[in-house]
Amino acid sequence: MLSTRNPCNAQTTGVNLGALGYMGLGLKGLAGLVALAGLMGCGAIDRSKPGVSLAVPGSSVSNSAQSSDLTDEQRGEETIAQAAETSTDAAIAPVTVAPVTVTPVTVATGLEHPWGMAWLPDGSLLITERPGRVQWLKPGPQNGQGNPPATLKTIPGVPPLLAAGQGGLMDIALHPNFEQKPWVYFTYSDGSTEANRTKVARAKFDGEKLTDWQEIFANADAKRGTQHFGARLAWLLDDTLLVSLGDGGNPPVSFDGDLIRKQAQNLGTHFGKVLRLNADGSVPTDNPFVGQAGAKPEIWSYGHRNIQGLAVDSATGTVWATEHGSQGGDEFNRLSPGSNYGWPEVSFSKEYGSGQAISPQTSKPGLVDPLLEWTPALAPSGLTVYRDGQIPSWQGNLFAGGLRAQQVRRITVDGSGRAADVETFAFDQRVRDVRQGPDGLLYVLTDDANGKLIRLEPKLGSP
Ligand SMILES: [Ca+2]
Repeated sequence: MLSTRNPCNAQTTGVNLGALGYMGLGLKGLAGLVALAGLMGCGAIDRSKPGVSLAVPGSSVSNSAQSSDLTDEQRGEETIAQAAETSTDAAIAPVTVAPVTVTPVTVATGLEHPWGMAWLPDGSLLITERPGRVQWLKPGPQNGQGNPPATLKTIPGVPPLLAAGQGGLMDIALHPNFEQKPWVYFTYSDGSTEANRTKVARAKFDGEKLTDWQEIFANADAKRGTQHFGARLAWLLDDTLLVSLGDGGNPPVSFDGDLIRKQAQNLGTHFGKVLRLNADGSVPTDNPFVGQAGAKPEIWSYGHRNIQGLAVDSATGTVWATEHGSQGGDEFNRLSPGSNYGWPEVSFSKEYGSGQAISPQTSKPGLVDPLLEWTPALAPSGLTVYRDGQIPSWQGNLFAGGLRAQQVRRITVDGSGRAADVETFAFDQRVRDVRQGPDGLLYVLTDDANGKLIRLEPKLGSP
């Protein structure tokens, strides 16, 4: 029943569901250029409304004392995040920035902590909700009445899982040849709060329900607590699947008698790694640590804390990731197989509570430095590379969502590999995911009990 439509037809995906759900977008210029806040509400410009971010590079925000029962993603969210990237000012290359005025259009509301999304060939959209549901969003009829309501339908077939803390049903991705191999892939947490694992499963979607649910990967080791599961999915151009796994949690969570976060440097476990799997869950024979004694053969890169933004450039195959730091020290990295990204040997992160540096060093030979470092925390989740969309000036740019910051950041990378964080779009809820839709527009999922799907539409006349 699934067919392919013209992917450039903006009418095939998403429709408005009522009024704008939030008040605006902030635009930040590059390297000290504080852009005017472009704020659009139903086409009107109003710079007085809340939600506009006029971020001043170099400004700082002090974090207030933080309750220990909050997750690290949630800590500090009572502060208004400002853009104060500290590591890139000297390295910012002159990049031509062409701010594009975009209008946020709320496509759907009522999503319970949505986590990931994947478009079916017919332009409808599958959305995961962390408590353990898959919602199928179908545009309303194009009946000329304007903004017909979309419909959300819960798709049965997800088995019981551990929905607690940061865990639950997380990412979703279609097989890259979905029309021939109609598998839908998921990440999720399973087990109990005392012993749980990040898993990957695939299932078939027959247009009504999920069938043939198959667990194709499980972390070899269980951990306790409900933090740091990962768990993004991204397909490489060779149709192998990358999966990010978190380091297992903050202190005092332990493993083998030591802090579990140290497992990010241990090739003998899956914690704090990016894995590469074949579509059936088997291990590609050319993975970097295949045959190395004591190393898990699924490992593709390591030294990660908790990657929740993972994207493969469809034009170049380059792999990009954003990962959470601890009280700052969030990172944007370019990933390559076999590389060590340093956590927790090198980091800009600080311990929750004491504020002590987690490592005295932020860089060491042999460990890959981040291209960007965010302090205060963006709490990054969701990442996409914009290609061949409706806004040509965004070609090849990256868009990173942020939970704590409640933002999407536009990132450019120049020909010498230097990255710059050039523009900020502010929202009124935590941003869990950002993706490019088949209509060539950006879509944003917000992490809330009443979460939203928001589409960013270019204003007429924008470049
Ligand atoms: Ca790092």
